[in-house]
Amino acid sequence: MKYTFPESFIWGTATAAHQVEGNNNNCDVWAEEYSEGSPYKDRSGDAVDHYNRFKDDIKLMADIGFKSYRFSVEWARIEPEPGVYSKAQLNHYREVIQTCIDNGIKPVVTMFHFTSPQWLMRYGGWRNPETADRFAKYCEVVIREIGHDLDYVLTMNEANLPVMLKELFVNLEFVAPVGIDAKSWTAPGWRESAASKCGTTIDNYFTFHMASDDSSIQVVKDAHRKARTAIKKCNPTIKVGLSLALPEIQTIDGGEKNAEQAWHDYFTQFRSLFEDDDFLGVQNYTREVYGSSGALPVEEGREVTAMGYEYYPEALAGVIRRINGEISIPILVTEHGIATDDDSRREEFILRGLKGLYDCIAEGIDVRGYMYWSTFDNFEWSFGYDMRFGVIAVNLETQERTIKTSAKLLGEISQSNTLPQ
Ligand code: GCO
Repeated sequence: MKYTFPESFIWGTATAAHQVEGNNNNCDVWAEEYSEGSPYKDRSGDAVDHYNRFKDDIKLMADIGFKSYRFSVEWARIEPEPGVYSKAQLNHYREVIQTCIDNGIKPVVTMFHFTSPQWLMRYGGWRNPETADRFAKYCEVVIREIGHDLDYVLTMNEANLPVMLKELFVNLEFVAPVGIDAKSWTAPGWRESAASKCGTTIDNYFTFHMASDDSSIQVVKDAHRKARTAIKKCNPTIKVGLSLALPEIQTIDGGEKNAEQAWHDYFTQFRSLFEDDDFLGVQNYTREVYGSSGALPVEEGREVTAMGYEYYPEALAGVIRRINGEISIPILVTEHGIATDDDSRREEFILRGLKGLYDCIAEGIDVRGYMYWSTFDNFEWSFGYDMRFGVIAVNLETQERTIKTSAKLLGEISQSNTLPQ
């Protein structure tokens, strides 16, 4: 049996500006990293210096065999002050896009990957309805200036993540994954310090990650819709969507109600947001199993990833089938990945995930591509640099890149469009 994917299938890897570029010091997450009492384990600092090394990096991706690259453009760089758009930064991202094209790599661009300009906090951040208009304007400028050669654009990454993080902000009992101290998140002080670094006070400070109540979710929804309209106005042929973080939801022992609630929170409540989009970006890492008391801990004896997630690559196909059962929309896998220092576990994770994806396509589901998270070992937000998701390792002292075996595997699959026997 030969597992060959459709000819037009998009193969590649993904990053986000803040996690790889380095010195993204005009954004809110930077202020959080450098705040007093910060819950972030590391500071992003130079990250993997992708801002300066993107040409070599993209060439390396092409050499490995990848055919696409999902990355984000950084709002805090492009609009350093409200209404001021930096030609130099637009030029930078124009070059990134051009470098992809010159190397035969299809650029897939995310307009917003969690980080907001610090100045946005002075206006109340993602609680202020005007943020939707500011965001749409920024998207319009970017697409008008540099978006003519793009096929796929995501307005925002994981519009539903704030809902998943809600507990981290409100519940001291939050069961934190390995390496995260929930108490440090809920400790007082650091947010005040971050707000002050953003030039405002705690009353105004409202980052994207905090947008989990109905009215701020509405701001997020408006931001996406207005951005989509603005983008289409500048480039009517571009395919516009957003991504959602979606674990597969499974049920045992009377957990149906809890499982349904989780799916509603993660997916159904956002449906009206993306149902008219050109595609949905699916980002999957594991499953969540619900019983009558709620989400269950990973069963004893089961393998877990460095993040503490259950090792369960089949969740990708599971969640795609569920989505397909509820809505007819083309799907792009914009993230699927694992943090591990044992690259052979990553190879197996990719292969099992892709086998499931192949079956989904064989069943007639419209899946357009697969982008592994992540290209590089990079800055994993509050987990810092210890969580290594990449298919390319980076020595943070020397910035030397080392291709892992998993990169070669994905590169070969990408070139042959076929899974190895
Ligand atoms: C997210 C993001 C990425 C993460 C990745 C691994 O899901 O939070 O899109 O920025 O790094 O998912 O956790």
